[in-house]
Amino acid sequence: MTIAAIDVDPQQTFTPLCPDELPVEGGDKIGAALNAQAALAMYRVLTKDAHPSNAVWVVNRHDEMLQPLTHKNADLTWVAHAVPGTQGFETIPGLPAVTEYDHVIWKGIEPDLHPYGACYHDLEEKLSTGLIEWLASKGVTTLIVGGLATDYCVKTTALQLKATGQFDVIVNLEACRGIATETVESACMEMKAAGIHVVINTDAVKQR
Ligand code: VGL
Repeated sequence: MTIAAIDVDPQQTFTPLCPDELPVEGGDKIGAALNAQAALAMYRVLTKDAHPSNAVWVVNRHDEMLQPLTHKNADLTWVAHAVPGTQGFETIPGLPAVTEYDHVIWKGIEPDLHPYGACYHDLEEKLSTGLIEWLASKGVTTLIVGGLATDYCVKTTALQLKATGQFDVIVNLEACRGIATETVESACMEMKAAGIHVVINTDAVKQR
């Protein structure tokens, strides 16, 4: 068994440290749990949203968010977030420097793309980010996934990895925070239905 830990978008934009972006309650508190799960792994991967502030899906106000778009690769409106060079782009407190990771994926860099999962640049899943290929090249068999947010980027990343049929995928809820209770619940059901192991904490990861 060769394990990789994946830190999905643990960025300040998804925490109360950036109230004008997409704050997720407790999002800044998962550093220790991400470090604990990484201690079980041979490799540690970081994914980061890296969005231009003039992207096609950007709206100015929070009450204009979550409107459906007809754009091929941007399904919903969001306020600007995770813009390189701003605080929101930076990782949360307590994590290693970016250069300490074994591999880093930046996603959503093009102004007309807003992917959630870390495996593809586009929503149609044609353009690989190289994450799957990198994990396969290292002989990784098992993934422990945490990060922000449970109901969007963590869910989609875990589903994409599981769909390859190449990995055993564990999502560690202690190392995740979600945007809304309802969507977290449905995300957990969807992940379990896909054969992903959704566990409550790092101790439960060890038992798997
Ligand atoms: C995310 C909403 C918009 C996430 C990203 O990382 O889960 N959520 N963009």
